[in-house]
Amino acid sequence: MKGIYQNIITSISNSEKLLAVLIDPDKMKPKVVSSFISKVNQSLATHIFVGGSEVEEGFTDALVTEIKKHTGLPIILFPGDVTQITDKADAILFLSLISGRNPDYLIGKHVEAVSKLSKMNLEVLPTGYLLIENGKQTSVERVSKTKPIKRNQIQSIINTAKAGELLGMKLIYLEAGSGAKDSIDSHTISMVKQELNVPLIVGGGIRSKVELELAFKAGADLVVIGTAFEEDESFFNEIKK
Ligand code: 1GP
Repeated sequence: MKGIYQNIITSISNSEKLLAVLIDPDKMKPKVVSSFISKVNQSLATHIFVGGSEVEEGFTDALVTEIKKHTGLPIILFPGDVTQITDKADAILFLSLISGRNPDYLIGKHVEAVSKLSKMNLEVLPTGYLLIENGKQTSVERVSKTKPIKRNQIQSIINTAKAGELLGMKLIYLEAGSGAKDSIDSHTISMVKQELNVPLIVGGGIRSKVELELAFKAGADLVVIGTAFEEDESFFNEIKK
């Protein structure tokens, strides 16, 4: 599958909103993939993201292979580490954690990833990744050893996102963190969106159709939801096609 970024741009220019279901290879057993993906296929989801903060080596490759058997949706890696890179997926969010100041997550892991990526046919999507404070510590904060930007420092969030775009990043991702207590608020989404020319991804702590629609209305082009589906698959009923 090619042209994933171009398809995102086309969807946005057609005023379509995008939804990614995030699957953590550490939490999903291969035997439940088929039934889970059939629910994804019947939902409004347009993309599948695969990744987690801490995943055992080999799990991502096996999981993506299994998911591919059951769906035609694009599968995008959302890796917590270099070990999660597999050419079974269609694309990879090449994430630089620009809210933090840990060189490993700004450039170090990326350098490590090159020898793998250069042998693969994955579409690489350079993404400025911003962790925003959400009321509790998240795995991204713990694993990356970086501090999130405070929720009320809106100008700092905007400037960081814009700096990512000016550095050439093709996507900006506002992350409250998996299972966040408070998702990114609408005001922040809309303020950041007004300054950006590249697509805006928003994720972390979104648990209802109302919150999903609020994020879209505020300006999110693509929303990522993981925990709400992990905790209760009946959420798929609310977002049927
Ligand atoms: C996490 O943004 C994603 O990295 C999704 O968050 O699991 O809280 O939906 P949730």
